[in-house]
Amino acid sequence: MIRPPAWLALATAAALVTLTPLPAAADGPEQIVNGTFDTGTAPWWSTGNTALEIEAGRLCADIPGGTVNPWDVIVGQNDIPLVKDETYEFSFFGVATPGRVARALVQLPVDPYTQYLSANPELSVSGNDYRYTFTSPVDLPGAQVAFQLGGSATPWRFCVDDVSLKGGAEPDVYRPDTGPRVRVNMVGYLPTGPKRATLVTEETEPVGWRLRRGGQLVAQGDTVPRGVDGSSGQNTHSIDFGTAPGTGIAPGTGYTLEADGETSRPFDIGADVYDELRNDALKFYYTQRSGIPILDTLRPGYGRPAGHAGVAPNQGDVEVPCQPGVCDYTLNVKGGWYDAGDHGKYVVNGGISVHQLMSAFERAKADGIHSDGDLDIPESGNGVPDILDEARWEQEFLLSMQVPDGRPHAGMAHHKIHDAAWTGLPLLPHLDAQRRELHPVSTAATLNLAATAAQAARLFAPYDAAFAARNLAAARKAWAAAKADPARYADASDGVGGGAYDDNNVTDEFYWAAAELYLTTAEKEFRDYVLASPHHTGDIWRERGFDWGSTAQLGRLQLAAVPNALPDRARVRQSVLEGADGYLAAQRAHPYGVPYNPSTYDWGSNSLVLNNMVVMAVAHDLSGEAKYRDGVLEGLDYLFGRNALNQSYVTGYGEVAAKNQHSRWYARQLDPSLPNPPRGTLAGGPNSSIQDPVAQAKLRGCAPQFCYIDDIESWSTNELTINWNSPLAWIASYLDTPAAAGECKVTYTNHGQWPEGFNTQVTVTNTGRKAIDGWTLKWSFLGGQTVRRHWSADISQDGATVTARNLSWNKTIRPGDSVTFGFIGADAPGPNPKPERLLLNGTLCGRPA
Ligand code: 9MR
Repeated sequence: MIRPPAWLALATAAALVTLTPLPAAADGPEQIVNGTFDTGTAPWWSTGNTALEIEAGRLCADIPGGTVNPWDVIVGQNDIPLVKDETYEFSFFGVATPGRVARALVQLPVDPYTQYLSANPELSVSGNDYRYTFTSPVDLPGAQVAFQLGGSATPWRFCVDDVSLKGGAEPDVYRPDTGPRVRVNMVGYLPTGPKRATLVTEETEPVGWRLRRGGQLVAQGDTVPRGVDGSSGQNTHSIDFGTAPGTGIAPGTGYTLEADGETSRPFDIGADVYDELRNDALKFYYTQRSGIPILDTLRPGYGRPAGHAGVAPNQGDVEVPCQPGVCDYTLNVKGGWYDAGDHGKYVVNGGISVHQLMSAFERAKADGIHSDGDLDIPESGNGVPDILDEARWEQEFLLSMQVPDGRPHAGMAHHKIHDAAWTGLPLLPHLDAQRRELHPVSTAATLNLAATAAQAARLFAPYDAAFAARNLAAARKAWAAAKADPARYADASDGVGGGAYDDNNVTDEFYWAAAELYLTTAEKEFRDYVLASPHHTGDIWRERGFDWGSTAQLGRLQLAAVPNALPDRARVRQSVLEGADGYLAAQRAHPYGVPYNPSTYDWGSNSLVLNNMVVMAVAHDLSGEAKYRDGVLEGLDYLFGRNALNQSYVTGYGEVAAKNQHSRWYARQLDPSLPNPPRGTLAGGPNSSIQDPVAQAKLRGCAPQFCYIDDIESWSTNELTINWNSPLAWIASYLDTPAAAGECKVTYTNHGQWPEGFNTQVTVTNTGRKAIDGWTLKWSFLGGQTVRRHWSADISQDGATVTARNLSWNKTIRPGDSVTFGFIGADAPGPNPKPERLLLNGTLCGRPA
């Protein structure tokens, strides 16, 4: 173990903890009775499915196979006194034949079974000593020590000896292994992007840095001292190795950066470093699906039976009643995505997630980067881009949460559906035996449904007109229901068995829903609502970013990016640039280049960083200004290793990456027969509030960036969720789009619009110096419009995306010259705005004017 320099220990003293237990220091009285089993088995007890016996002076038990939960088989002792604020050492010698991960707990013996210590010892056949410390938060005369041994498909034998619990222990100090003090993006840097790194050092004057590849010096320069960084408590310097004079950094692998006697972890420079990120981040959703078997053929290592599909022991999501007293009907709410590491399904969180997937598709429709078959999902090959098929899986679920006609609150959406009580880990979805319940309707959920259904209506129109119409009808109904009941909030205390997702201000959800309804319908009611909303003009670009509870930003981004005829659209677009400028300023001021710098980090901070990057990316789409793209790229550096912990937060990306995210089915840390989360899974990230016991035991007093631990039980710092992977997928998709604008100009004019159709003329001008020899122009319609007849170009259509190709006689466009072609289109419900993103031979030739 490497000791930190004294100043580092000072800066983060309370956040640091050892990786290995400290030497025994517990000298208080022994609290366990007969922990050496010299006097038989009493007062130890076990659940009825196993019997205790003494073998060679140890307590042993045959543990039956075929149980589901850890607590299905328990060996324990009760009536153990705990003294508040006393630090205890709990130790034992344990054996498993064959080897197994068990749970060792010191806890409240009755519901809610609060755990004061929760450990997951990996027991082996030869046996090991285990030692843990914890500080009791309570005075309790009768705590319980328990070994939870259930959850194994096959039988095994457990033996234990020398069980001891003594007060007077010195609290453990956890210290993460943060590796070399030169912090880089371990995945790599794009040749066309910024290349920055951070050095942690005691030096206050510039020090030299060297970029090497295979022992060869590639570039060198001096660091820039940045002082003590508030987010980590570290003294830092920054390094810009992309702009050093004479630098000709060639793409390649195995680069390292040296400074202050330290060598960074290796990294690549290449145009391909993020090539797989988009698909990986999106493939996360398939294995989060509920109600459908996950096929091992599509996701090797992740196959599992359908969860909550109406097969025992599941109580199923097919006929779900409400919580007692909430409603007197049942709904079929099968399907959708599990929210996170739990088996809950929540409309507010599903809303922003499915929106961001649809939005990733919508912004790049013309670019054609999302295709049918790119994600290898069951729907691949059905003619619809896979990203939309995946989004539909969730959108169908959201629709099913709407209260049917004739029932109280008809048109509103139930806030959530989840287990009646919290379950433990691990627990595969199909093995969850808990009762499932619908929770009361809420205005927030209803508006999430209105927003996403309105968006789905225009995006699915070219593929499935009936589904589009169903969504639009549901959106209108939800909007009306929300207007009629505008302040029905989810109960903050309704957090048993699932998260509360409470939110007492839904004016932002109203704005977002109105924006989506306006974009899809162009109707006056929605336009007026948007224009009158305080969120339309207010400063919504919070430093903390946006998330499921703060959705005005989604409305504003959509109104800026999706073609529409809002009278103040130029101002809306300008406001996005201003928001992005704010995040750029925060990033520039941050020694780690993080575009997020509140004094404390929030739950899911990595998604908030990413959402701030989404604002920068939209600003880049709108303006073409490279500084915004650079901001996005530098933000990724933080997530992939340029941070205080020197780790990547995306599973499978970078040499040291999060892999034990809190999940009941990717629970390899607890059960080696289960997988880790799939490649491309984002961890929630540092959370200053550290609500879970593991983080509280290990990270107390942490500086923001240190409030994270890659432990499966740290649900408040290390969970995975559908709404955290969605901005990752969005950004990864953004990275795939053309960066540069082409040397061309397009005018796209609708010369006539009548109830069933329209007549459009398009002129492409070569504004460059070289002749264009052969051309393809791509754009997309807003919704279900289609090209019927065309002239002077060969036109084809795939979904809403139109491709016009030159004919032989107008193949060449000389500098300064233009070609003109036209078509008659069939109109579809909703507005038919001029496309704003046009690509000539793959380069952008038009943005919102
Ligand atoms: O992501 C949610 C975070 O913003 C809230 O502060 C927190 C407490 O309500 O809940 C988080 O969401 C969790 C949800 O309640 C249950 N499923 C897992 C979610 C991620 O941890």
